[in-house]
Amino acid sequence: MAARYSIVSLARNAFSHHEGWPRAWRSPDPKERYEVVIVGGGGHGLATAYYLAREHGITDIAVVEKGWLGGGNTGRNTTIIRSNYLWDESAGIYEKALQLYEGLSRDLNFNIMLSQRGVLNLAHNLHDLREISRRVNAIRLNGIDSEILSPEEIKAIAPILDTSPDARYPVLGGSLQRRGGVARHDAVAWGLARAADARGVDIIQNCEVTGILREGGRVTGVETTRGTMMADKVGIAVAGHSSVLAAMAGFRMPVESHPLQALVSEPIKPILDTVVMSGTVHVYVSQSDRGELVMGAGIDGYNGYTQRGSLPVIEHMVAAAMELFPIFSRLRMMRQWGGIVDVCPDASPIVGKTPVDNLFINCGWGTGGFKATPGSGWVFAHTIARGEPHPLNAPFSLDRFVAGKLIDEHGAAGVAH
Ligand code: FAD
Ligand code: PYC
Repeated sequence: MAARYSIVSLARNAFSHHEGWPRAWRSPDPKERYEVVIVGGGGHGLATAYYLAREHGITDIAVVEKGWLGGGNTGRNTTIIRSNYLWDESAGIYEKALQLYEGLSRDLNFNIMLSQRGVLNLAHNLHDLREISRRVNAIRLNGIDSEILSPEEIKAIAPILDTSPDARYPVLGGSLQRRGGVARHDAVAWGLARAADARGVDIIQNCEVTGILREGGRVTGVETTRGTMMADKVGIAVAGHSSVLAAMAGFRMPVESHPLQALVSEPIKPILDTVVMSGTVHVYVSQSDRGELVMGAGIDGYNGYTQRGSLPVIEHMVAAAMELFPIFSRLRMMRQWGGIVDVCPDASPIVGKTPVDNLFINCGWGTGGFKATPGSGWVFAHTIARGEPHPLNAPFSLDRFVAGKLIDEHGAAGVAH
């Protein structure tokens, strides 16, 4: 009977152009006071609210988003997930995130379409081979899956890759994280939003934070385009706008904002069932469920806040894809877009306290924070609830730039930046 009811209701909703579907989350008016205000309704802000409610019993929360949920980098990324980072500190936080991802559809009762199809990194010269073996050894010492592959093994996994010895950039080997892959990015945002809302979190869209209120060195609330919201604690998770929010609170961040672009081809039949990355040739490619080839490369070299990017980066990206996959040569590219990524000098994030009491910040995930979303939210929720970082995010404090304890993960980026 239940199944029949749901088929009938599906048909009714299809013919009514989806009118009458229940909303996945409420759209409440902001209250005058909250225990916690989270600024930024991307994956990291939403995950923080969800884990604050689920793990710490704090539900008097507003997530304040200036646009629409997931309209920032969360909905603009190329959805790659992996935990193959070099340093122990990074291994801890990214592996926590991957493990949370592995159970997230069940946790949220929302299919995030996690596809652990493997992430392959190619080596094209002796230096790449040495670097890859150093990384694979370090990753395995942290108990994380990673393996070195021969050109023949790579060809078996990605037959359309040009592995001939006379290619301009011959494939000499590579590394593979089999548990890596992709997940549907908007499903991650929507699933987290629905689950946070169900626990009482107010999600307030079209509401921009324009000021951070302080008294005696302590945060007291935020000014927004929909009025003042007082708060005991405030967490900032605004990615490319982190320096802007920090300036509102009177401090500076070691973060640069850059455009990062991606593009998709027209849809074609399934031809690539793994993620392929080449730092040297400078492109990465995967195939979406709709059949589009999803491609990206490095950041645009200048600072900026436009979600657009420039043509030369796209030209290089496509040229690099042609070198690796000559079979793509007649494929038409369909759409291009950009996001604003927040890059720290050591290419690692900042998650922790700020110089203002009870004001916390989560940023600097740069080109690689989608994979961190649940782990980042989990540790940030802990930090906000307890007022102290969790051991997993303690190394990622703002004061590492004063203490000199940098965690250099430039080489772990999807492609070189
Ligand atoms: P966002 O999703 O950007 O959310 C921040 C939100 O804050 C935004 O919605 C914004 O509107 C809001 N905001 C800003 N200012 C204010 C304000 N004053 N008031 C209220 N709200 C405000 N990572 C990977 O791991 N794998 C990938 O394959 C990958 N590919 C990428 C490809 C591209 C093209 C881009 C751009 C990024 C990619 N990333 C990838 C990086 C990843 O997308 C980000 O690190 C991650 O999504 C950051 O999430 P977030 O929630 O911190 O930020
Ligand atoms: O961090 O894996 C990554 C990534 C891939 C593309 C952009 N970032």
